[in-house]
Amino acid sequence: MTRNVIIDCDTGMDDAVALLLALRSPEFNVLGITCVNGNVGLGHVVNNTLRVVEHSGKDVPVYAGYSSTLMPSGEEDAAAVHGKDGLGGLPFPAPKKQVEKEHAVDFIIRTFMEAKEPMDWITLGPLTNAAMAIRREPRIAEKIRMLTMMAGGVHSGNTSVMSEFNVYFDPEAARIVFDNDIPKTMVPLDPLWSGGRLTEENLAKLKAAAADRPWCDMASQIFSQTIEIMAELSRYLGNEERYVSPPDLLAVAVAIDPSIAEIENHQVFVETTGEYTRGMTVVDRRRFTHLAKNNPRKKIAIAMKANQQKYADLVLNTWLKN
Ligand SMILES: [Ca+2]
Repeated sequence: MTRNVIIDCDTGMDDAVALLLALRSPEFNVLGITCVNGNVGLGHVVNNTLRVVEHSGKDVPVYAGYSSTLMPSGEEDAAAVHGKDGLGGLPFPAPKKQVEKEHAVDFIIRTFMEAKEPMDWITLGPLTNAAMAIRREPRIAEKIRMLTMMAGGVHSGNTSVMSEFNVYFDPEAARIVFDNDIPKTMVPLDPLWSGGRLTEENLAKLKAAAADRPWCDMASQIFSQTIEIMAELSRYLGNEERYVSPPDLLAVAVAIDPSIAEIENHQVFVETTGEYTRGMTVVDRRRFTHLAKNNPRKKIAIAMKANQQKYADLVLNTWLKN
């Protein structure tokens, strides 16, 4: 059965392909896409999201949300990875589609409160919009079937030693979301090193389908550029690896089919202070967590590994057959 979903994103290159997967998936009916400051500033995020929706062949409304974090943090964006415009400077035409007038958080609250059945929610960026929606209308928690987040790292971070970008960028917002009892699936960085990859062989199939499928065209252009960036980065390590592992794409894939991931259930705490660990997702992997001093809370599902074959099949089948 098709599931209704709202997706919140900070559209850089991996959000773009993730949105294309959700928009083309027969599993999802995307009711709206909400934008938040993150990889690049909000204006670029909105512009990129509109361009992605146009390439998807679907017409879904796009809403602008918060342009700054809850607390002034002075953190830098991720333009060094995603390019100044967030889409690697690739020559996708300016969008004709317009952003909606309603604020993203108003849309999120209205849509969940009007929903007859609990719905899916996916976040692919910093959790500012999500935290504000939860704070302004706590009753949305009862309307959420599953919140799937690309957020955090169990064994390592990326922006800092132990902190992943989306959580590091707005830790106070992440804490509000993680501390809430909404049913959650966290897709951290870990499965990207264990199965959450697409290969040049996968990319070739998308390129071959690009002529009459604009979403395959956009995805293959982004993947081609990302493969070169990855090869350049890994050259420094002495192994020129040629693959892509877009974190947000894996998060949407896990939201579509959790069985592509190996799941562990743990309590997770967000560090908001700490000399080296601000923005860290602290995962309690002790066996006897009922003895823990911290207040017990619901365990959340964490995708620790992904099945590369199942993941690639899901992505390619979605884009090539729908
Ligand atoms: Ca993102």
